[in-house]
Amino acid sequence: MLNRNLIGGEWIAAHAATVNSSPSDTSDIVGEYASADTQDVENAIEAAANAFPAWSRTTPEFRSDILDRAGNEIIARQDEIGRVLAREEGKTLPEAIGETVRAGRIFKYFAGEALRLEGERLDSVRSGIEVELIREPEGVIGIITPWNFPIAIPAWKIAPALAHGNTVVFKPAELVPGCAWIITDILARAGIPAGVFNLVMGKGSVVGDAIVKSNRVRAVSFTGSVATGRRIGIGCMERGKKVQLELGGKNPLIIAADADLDVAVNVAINGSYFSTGQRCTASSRLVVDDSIHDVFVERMVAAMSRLKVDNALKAGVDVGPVASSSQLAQDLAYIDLGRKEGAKLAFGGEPLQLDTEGYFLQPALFIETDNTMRINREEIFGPVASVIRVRDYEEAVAVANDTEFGLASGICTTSLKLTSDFKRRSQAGMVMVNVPTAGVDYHVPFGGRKASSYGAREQGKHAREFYTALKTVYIRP
Ligand code: UN1
Repeated sequence: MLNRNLIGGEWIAAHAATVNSSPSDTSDIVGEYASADTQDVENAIEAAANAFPAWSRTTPEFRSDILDRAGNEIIARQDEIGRVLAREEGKTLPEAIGETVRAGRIFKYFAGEALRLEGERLDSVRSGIEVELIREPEGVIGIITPWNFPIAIPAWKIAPALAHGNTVVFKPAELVPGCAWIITDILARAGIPAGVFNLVMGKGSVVGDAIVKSNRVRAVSFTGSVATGRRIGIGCMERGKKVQLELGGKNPLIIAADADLDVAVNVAINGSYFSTGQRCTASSRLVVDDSIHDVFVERMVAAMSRLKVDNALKAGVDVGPVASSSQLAQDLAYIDLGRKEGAKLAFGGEPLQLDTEGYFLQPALFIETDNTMRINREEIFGPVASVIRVRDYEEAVAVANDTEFGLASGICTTSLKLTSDFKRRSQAGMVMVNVPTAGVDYHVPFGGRKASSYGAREQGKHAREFYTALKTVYIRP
């Protein structure tokens, strides 16, 4: 069954398969999953287009019930699904179970959103005319998701798309088909009509490309790298499609002179290294006030030496493996580059040989770095963070904002004055005070500025901006 995609309500066998193995233990095979060809994608898009008229006219309650059932099943099966997630992606079992519950909650939240869609009625500026603003589904939505949140990111795109009456062609990252297959199976059994939701697992260059190029796909939501995102964005623009891109980050975390150091170290360790640093919201630049620099670094190193790096399935592990050999190669290349740029490793940075054959890396902390170094400008997407020493708060804000990205930013401070100043001056889409830059709520908007994001916000009620089209109606009764 795993070697099948869901197309037009049928589980269709693919001509090719990809082997999904665990980054904690490459001999642990999660399964062999379907790899779609362009014909499969065409069929999925056609099924979605054909299913759209009827689905878009179902009642909000009908759609809400399906999403609610799916959310309940995901939560009920959290241990089992979390295990698949931990095996295929490499985040620790507690993190993976947490992400699974979050995905279930997202489905349930958007089950509610289906019922909360509203319009407006106004008087025209011309007499005798009424104006109505109504929101309608867009049509067929292409959803292309990354490997680092194999269930939460698909959930926060799929659930609002369906809640608002769109049909979906879903292409998960090749590295993590397991969770995508499970969500699809759950939705199919939750009563989603044939063709409304289609799964096409496979390569980006085949499946993603066909989705972007199809004239029948109205909108594409993508989370992933800047390079791929920009290609998708241009492809959508050329064809007049709506597009939403969630791309990279180089998120700063300021440790102000008056920070509570216990809080600061916890926030930095969580934001920089949990989920193996593989979050676009990770804190990769720790911008530290000169007056507390040495004690902060000392306490970071002590905390890092206590982090247990091992197989994601083992109890008590804090940091699982890097998700793939190519990601590990990229992390190591940046660690090498950091050294060449003159930064010093205060801790970690070496690959680890453990009991199982996996892609383990000791979390790395660079010191003596400055904000012009490539390690501080480019997204590494691994357990690698840099300390940037600054004279004072003013310099900290300047450094924090001096980046091409603008997803999340953070500050650790006990001062209301700095909190209130930083939340205004930060050029990021999300600002965190004494909480990690990574780890977000599902009922509020998610997204960034500058090169980090393009298009409407995701999550919360703002998700409707992308998943609905606004129509203005003038009526002379
Ligand atoms: C989170 O920090 O909880 O790909 C979510 C990413 C982001 C999601 C981060 N789009 O890492």
